[in-house]
Amino acid sequence: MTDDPDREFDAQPTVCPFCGVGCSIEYAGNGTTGGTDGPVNERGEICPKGAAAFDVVAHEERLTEPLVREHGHTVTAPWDVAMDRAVEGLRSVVAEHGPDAVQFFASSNCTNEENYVFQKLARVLGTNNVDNCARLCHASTVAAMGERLGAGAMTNTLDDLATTDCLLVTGANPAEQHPVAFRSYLLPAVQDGATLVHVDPRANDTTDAADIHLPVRPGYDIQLLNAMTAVLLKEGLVDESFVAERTTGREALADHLADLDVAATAREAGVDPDDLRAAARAYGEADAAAAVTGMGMSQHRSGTDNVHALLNLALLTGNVGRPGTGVNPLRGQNNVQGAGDVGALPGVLPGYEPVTDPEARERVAAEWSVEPPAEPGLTEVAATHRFGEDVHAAVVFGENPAVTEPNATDVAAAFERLDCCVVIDLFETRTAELADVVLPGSSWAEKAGTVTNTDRRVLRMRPNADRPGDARRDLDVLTELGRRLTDRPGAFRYDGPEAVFDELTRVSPLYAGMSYEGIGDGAQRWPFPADAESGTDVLHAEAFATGDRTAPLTPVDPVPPADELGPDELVLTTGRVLQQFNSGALTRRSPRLMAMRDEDTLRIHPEDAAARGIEDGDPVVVSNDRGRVRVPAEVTAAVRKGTVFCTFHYAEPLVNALTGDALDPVAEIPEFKHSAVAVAPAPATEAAAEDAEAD
Ligand SMILES: Nc1nc2c(c(=O)[nH]1)N[C@H]1C(S)=C(S)[C@@H](COP(=O)(O)OP(=O)(O)OC[C@H]3O[C@@H](n4cnc5c(=O)[nH]c(N)nc54)[C@H](O)[C@@H]3O)O[C@H]1N2
Ligand SMILES: Nc1nc2c(c(=O)[nH]1)N[C@H]1C(S)=C(S)[C@@H](COP(=O)(O)OP(=O)(O)OC[C@H]3O[C@@H](n4cnc5c(=O)[nH]c(N)nc54)[C@H](O)[C@@H]3O)O[C@H]1N2
Ligand code: SF4
Ligand SMILES: [Mo]
Repeated sequence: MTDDPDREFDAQPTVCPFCGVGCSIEYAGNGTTGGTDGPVNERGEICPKGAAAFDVVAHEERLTEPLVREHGHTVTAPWDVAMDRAVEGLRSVVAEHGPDAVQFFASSNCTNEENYVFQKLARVLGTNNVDNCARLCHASTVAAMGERLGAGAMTNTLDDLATTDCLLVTGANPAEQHPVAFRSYLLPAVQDGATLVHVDPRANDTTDAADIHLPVRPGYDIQLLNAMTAVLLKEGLVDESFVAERTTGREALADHLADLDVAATAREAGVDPDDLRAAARAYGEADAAAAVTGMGMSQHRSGTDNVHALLNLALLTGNVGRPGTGVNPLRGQNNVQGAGDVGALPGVLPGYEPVTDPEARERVAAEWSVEPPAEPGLTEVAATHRFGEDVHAAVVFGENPAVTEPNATDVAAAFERLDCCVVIDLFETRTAELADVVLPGSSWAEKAGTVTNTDRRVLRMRPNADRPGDARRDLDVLTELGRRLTDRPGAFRYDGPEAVFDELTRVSPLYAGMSYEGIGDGAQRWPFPADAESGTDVLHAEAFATGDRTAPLTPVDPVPPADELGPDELVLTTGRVLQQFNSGALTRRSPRLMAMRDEDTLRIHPEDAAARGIEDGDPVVVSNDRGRVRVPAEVTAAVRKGTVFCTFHYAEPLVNALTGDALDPVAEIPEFKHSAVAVAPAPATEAAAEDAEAD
């Protein structure tokens, strides 16, 4: 705790700032947070991150004054000086190159109201260049599900998953990444007899609860899912009446898979053919089977196609539109679902209405008095690749792309090519170090507003603390930027977050009818209102959200990963651990979380380690032509042979120095889950030098 005598703290139910489960928490005294009974955590359950959430609120490194860059160094500055600098810098880029020379990075860690105002700011300024880190996350899932079913969100609810007979969890590790969803909803289903199939190249806490583990080779999910689909077709596990009534394209899919050799394809995907058949039967024979999908599926050059292959499985077995079924992406941050819902995406307006649709633009214009541009804007990573070419300024709100985008050394260099970069954050992050102006915002505990959790529930946040020093409310910073940057200052005058939410409900059909009062201590779920009280639990029941009664079955061909493996190279795949969160900007500052896990390791299979003379705990160098990092080895048979695993939670080592620029062609999501790397013991001289430094 800082010893700021002016700060006041007060318990009020709000939403955990970390994952998309959306647990209710509140200030519990003495600088701690506690769980409080909420719509998701009905008995007040929380995980270690939720319990540590207050550590960052009163952290001594919180930014309490704006920073500006002077002669290459950041110095503190009063708000009026920093704001003037931000506004002049952005204005001069717009004057010289037009509004499309600015890229807006929205925040999945921030509220619906903040993200709504942020995308409005971009669009009133005249650009659709606004995106959020859903781009790095479930953009591919959203693309595939949006195209086939008409909505890129969980088809079912957490409550409903607790009633399923089979859980196919692929490319996700909910035991660590969505702990309360796992313990309070998924695990009870398993304890009730549901079969859990876990598809992951690495055994982890989710695998511990699984009946069948398929340790897929990273990048071979299409082969695995196609082989499972072939088993369903060959063994008569198709729901014929559902396929006849609710799908099209069965013949083409059957033809595409007719010659597939299940055993050979399973082996190509790195899994035992008998295990794969058992998994297909468990899924196909269950009365209700639900798929849960995560980053192992989405973060590939083939991310969109991976999810297309999964959708075939669900549609062929009639596992859509009923309780206990569906395709369920577990969403990342506490408001990544909402950031997309409110239009912080380059191709859609609030409520996912395409920017290319004249009627949707007119509906927005009726409220804003300005029509948003008709051309889709740039996606986040694609924009970074154009810094210094046609993008010359960036506004980064609650994101840390210098650590979390792929090929991070190039990303940092790209930020240096901008004429103006404005960051709004809580800490001086790597990205903030590259900015011209850094504005100190408000943490989760210092704001009111709403967030939308992974199962489409809009929940209310309430302040539990005063802001430190001169830090300002994020919403106030954004509305001031709107008033000063655009020629529609009136469009950015609000009485507070509730007025913003009310405008959102007028602009977005998805949120129409919701209100702060209606949400209260509970939640309202979109689409709203299907029943007057809460919203629609199971999507696609009578018709798909596309408006059609049928959805297509689609043949999917394997897509090779971008990096080809050289001799002796291994596949690096990346992911998360329970105790740390994303770039670690918050969790690395929590003493209690650091006490639980304070460094990254390279998980490597014993045979791969032995072949390189590496022993458990040895420092190793992981490298490719993009970068080189040092990290201690953790020799473990939990990771498959030929694959190594690291997180990206620590700015040191900067694991994203190794990941590549390849993007999925549809969703433009990066390939975080497959990079070719060489792994070798760290040179003894380097280790000695480092030990001396540590002493
Ligand atoms: N503790 C914690 N919780 C979090 C976060 C956090 O940083 N820490 N972040 C939040 C965010 S933003 C998100 S998006 C979610 C993500 O939640 P998850 O999707 O669960 O996250 P990951 O650990 O990135 O990836 C899941 C699993 O994919 C596996 N995998 C790797 N490559 C492949 C592959 O090619 N195929 C398959 N099938 N699997 C593969 C990895 O081994 C890993 O166990 O978590 C959220 N919750
Ligand atoms: N190698 C590899 N890289 C990955 C991934 C992977 O699996 N592997 N996963 C990707 C995924 S799924 C994601 S979502 C991204 C995450 O990428 P980012 O969104 O860049 O990561 P975060 O750490 O969540 O960054 C949040 C930033 O917001 C700030 N912040 C938090 N709360 C607030 C607030 O209330 N107000 C303000 N103003 N600032 C706030 C934090 O201090 C932090 O700097 O990383 C991606 N990168
Ligand atoms: S499960 Fe997610 S929302 Fe719940 S306490 Fe943990 S991090 Fe927070
Ligand atoms: Mo994410």
